[in-house]
Amino acid sequence: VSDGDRPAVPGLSDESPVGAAPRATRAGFVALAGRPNVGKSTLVNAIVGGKVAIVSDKPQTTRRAIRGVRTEGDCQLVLVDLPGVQRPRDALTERMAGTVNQEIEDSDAVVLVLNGEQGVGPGDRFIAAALAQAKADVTVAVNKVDRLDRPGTLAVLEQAAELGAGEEIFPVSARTEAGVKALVAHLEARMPEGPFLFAPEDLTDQPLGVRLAELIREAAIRRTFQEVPHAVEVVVDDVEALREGLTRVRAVMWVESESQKGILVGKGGRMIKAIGTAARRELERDLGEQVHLDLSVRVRRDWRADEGLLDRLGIT
Ligand SMILES: Nc1nc2c(ncn2[C@@H]2O[C@H](COP(=O)(O)OP(=O)(O)OP(=O)(O)O)[C@@H](O)[C@H]2O)c(=O)[nH]1
Ligand SMILES: [Mg+2]
Repeated sequence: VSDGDRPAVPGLSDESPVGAAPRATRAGFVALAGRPNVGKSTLVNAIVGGKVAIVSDKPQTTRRAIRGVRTEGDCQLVLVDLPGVQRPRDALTERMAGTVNQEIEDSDAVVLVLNGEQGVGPGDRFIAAALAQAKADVTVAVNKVDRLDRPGTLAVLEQAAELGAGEEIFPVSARTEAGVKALVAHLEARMPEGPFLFAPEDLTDQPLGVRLAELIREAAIRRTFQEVPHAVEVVVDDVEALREGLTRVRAVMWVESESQKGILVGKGGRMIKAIGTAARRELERDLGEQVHLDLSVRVRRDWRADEGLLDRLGIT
């Protein structure tokens, strides 16, 4: 058999000289831990280079572990965006805490995200202690340094060092992306050798319906206050292509009381209209086509305490 008749060897590209070993790839999971609102989801989006996780100025925006994928050259980072660590209050927040612990255990590296603007506090010390106990490989990211001057940044870096959570501490701004490259290079160097875990073109593991529901929830959270953001869950019931370039999305926003429903609907339906308009723009950006969004509000008492329902919502 001549050389030319040899079947293609998997892992060897056409350009590889005959006999060259396939280039080794590296891939692994990087979990982001930290208090609510420190900017974990914003940082995941910055590292991935696309919007995979929703973001708001209200704490406890993230409810499920979301994977964001960054594939660059021979290395794939799978970022695991986690709910903020907090004291559980109900079945929902209990599950969120369980998710955080499990994902940290299963990750190759952990980034402890601190809020540079606020400095280090008891909540951060609690999480640092938990990570030490889990024997996680911890890197610290001090986020929101765009809000600090130089002396302010140095002071908070010192506080972060005193925390003793990880050897390496990176000042970053997830918003301006300052410092993000250095953090990424450091994380890539820590990934184990192995095949890619996702297709290189994938940005996230979330199914379409969940992604769209999250974008709608973001629009609702951003426009409401106090207990309402925490009481809203969104379920996409149907996604249907009406014609080329136009998709209809039917979704329901659940809340826990009539008064919350009243707030989401608003005077003369103004609030639901504003949420719908903002959400539709986001859905259109995500899908790359026009969207007809059919949005309604329903009361579902105590959904946050309903274990069977949380299962069905994929909040494990
Ligand atoms: N100035 C500034 N704001 C930021 C930065 N990163 C995030 N934020 C803001 O901080 C708020 C919280 O951001 P998120 O990314 O939702 O925070 P999170 O840690 O994921 O929050 P939870 O999901 O609730 O745990 C939002 O208003 C962001 O716009 C940053 O680098 N600089
Ligand atoms: Mg988040």
